[in-house]
Amino acid sequence: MGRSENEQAAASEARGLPPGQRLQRGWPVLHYGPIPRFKPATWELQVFGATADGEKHSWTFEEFTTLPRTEVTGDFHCVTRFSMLGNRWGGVSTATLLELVPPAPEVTHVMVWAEYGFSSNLRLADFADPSTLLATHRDGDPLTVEHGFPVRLVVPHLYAWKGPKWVRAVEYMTADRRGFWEERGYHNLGDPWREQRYTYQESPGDGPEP
Ligand SMILES: Nc1nc2c(c(=O)[nH]1)N[C@H]1C(S)=C(S)[C@@H](COP(=O)(O)O)O[C@H]1N2
Ligand SMILES: [Mo]
Repeated sequence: MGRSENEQAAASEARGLPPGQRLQRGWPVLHYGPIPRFKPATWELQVFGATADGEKHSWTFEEFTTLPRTEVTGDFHCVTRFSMLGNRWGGVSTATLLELVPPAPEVTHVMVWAEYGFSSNLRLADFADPSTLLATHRDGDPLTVEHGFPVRLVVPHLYAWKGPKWVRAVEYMTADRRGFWEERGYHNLGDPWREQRYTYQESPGDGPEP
């Protein structure tokens, strides 16, 4: 169940909405392409790229469900201007993942990969933020498949396209590289408080050289 508009409004008053955003009743479903079918027998979550030990790591679904869990309250801002405030997300903290599979010292960015090759790039600091998590639940309920079951990334301080649904891999990178929407006109950083919506708004240094 989503929270009531009144509760959202109260939270919004306390924190304020980012510029150009409005409150949304309910939880819209928004993505590019089809909804993948979850296959528990072959599903795995991978960490690859510039790991500290040079090895690729992966968890089966069974193993993933045994990882330490956390809860974070955070907002959700879609670049198409709807926002939901005060969501209670449950899942595995990205800090835990970084602890279990440390990145090499040269890592500056990560690419988060989803089913069908969807991806989004993040600065390591944004990925490592204490409020960023690999979410499996919202407001106590497991994610439905259209919202990313079994696991999606949630980065409350960035626009929601930075949070791939149906996550399958995290790539540690030693340089920045644009993800799916970042290659298609969206801002490389995506801070809603600075209204970093589109590529043409980028300042030098906000993104990788074209
Ligand atoms: N795999 C995947 N994840 C995605 C997207 C997508 O197209 N594919 N769209 C993003 C965008 S633009 C938004 S606003 C949110 C929407 O999440 P929701 O459908 O749960 O509201 O998912 C993000 N994650
Ligand atoms: Mo979005």
